[in-house]
Amino acid sequence: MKTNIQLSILVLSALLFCVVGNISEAKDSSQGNSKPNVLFIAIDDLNDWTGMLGGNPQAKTPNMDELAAQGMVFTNAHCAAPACGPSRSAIMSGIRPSTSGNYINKSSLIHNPILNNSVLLPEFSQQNGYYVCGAGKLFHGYHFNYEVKGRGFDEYYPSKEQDLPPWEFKFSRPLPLSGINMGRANDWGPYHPDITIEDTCDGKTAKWAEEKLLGGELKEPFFLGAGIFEPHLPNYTLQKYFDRFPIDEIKLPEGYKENDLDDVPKAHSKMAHNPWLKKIRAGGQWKHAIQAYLACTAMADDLVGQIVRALEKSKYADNTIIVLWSDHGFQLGEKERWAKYSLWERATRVNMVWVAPGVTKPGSTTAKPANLLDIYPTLASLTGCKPPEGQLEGNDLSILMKNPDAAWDKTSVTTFGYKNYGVRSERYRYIVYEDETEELYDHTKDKWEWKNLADNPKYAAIKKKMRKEIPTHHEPSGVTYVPPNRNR
Ligand SMILES: [Ca+2]
Repeated sequence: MKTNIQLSILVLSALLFCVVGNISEAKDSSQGNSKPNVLFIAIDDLNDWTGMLGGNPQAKTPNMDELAAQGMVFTNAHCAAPACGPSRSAIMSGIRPSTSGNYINKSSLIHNPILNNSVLLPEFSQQNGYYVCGAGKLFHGYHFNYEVKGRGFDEYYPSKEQDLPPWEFKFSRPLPLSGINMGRANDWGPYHPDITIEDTCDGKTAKWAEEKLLGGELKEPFFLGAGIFEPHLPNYTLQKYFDRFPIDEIKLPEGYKENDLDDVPKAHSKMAHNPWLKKIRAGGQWKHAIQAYLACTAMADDLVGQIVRALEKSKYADNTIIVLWSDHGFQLGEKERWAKYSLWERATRVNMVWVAPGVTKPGSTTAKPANLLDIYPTLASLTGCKPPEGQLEGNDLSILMKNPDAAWDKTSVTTFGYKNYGVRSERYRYIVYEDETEELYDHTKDKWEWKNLADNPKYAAIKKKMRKEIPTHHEPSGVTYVPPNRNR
């Protein structure tokens, strides 16, 4: 039995513990406030036709280029997977598709135990004291709306079960505006003149972000995500954006070459493909479709400008990390495709810009290989938050931000479907498909990947070296899930 004195000591100890505990909580909280905020801007299906990546001189992206000039551009950055679903699952979990088995858009996130048991990036931010809010397309749509349902977010616009704000589908003529019947989801053309930018889905997302940033009432530190849907199809936007790209000045993609697939293994054709390019060309609409992609890219760029300007005007400007990324590239006819869904440069190369106060230097770039998988560990490093144990497979890019010439022996791996891999080094792209057929391109001589060198014995040692970068574990395809009324 404890004596009264012993009991008093216990009570005093408990009280002391509470006081010390409170002090240390207060200290944690004050440290928390010094953590940088994060502005996380995602753009859907935006390929390297941006000024900062120089993929097409016709493109007009002054706002993104200006943002890039304030920080660091990773000019050799690639997606973990060339489709919205698996690319974003990899970004949000920091886990490779080949580890999770989440390979295609139909792959479920929450019915995949590896992903479901991971700490997703919004949850990670929340667990580290961040106020987490977002709008628009950050996750793959049906992952967010039907599966994740706002997990890790304190607030979502329009709701935790609806990532995209409502669209005003008002047009001056009957659909399809393109004149080609590929369904409304794949159409393009101008909205009715009554529609303003603030009526559009993306305009609403940008407006929400602007108001949050200028409202001055965000709890700090915050993680604010804004996901712009264009230039993902349908490429509907305001007439003024089409007017920036007169149709008689549109050029076909420089990277297009007739018979480009002649030296490519047949395995590529097993990847999600569609007959759109054939339909577009048969309908005489190739230049019009390019014009629409450029117009929607210009709109996305204006909206990025709106969000970034709001941050600059806000009280958060000096203590906010900006990361802007696109989820994969897009082929506008190159290698006979109008799609992402391949392991070629046109589909894997992404935009990745970082502005990290006190870390990135204005106007810096690097061509060292980077991957969207690196976003999570890089944010963990820049915010000083300890990453979840044993989860993240990407690299900490802050090393290159501090010193663009730092030693960097990494490559960037893209996976699409079980056992299909593309590996990018500073110089080469190596592709190996499940059936062991291969491609190899030398980017110092062949930026459009026209000449497959895989069968040339001169490159045997290069191929062998690149092959070592391929993951050794190939998780079988996980459970698929497609919500009602969706087919992709
Ligand atoms: Ca996408």
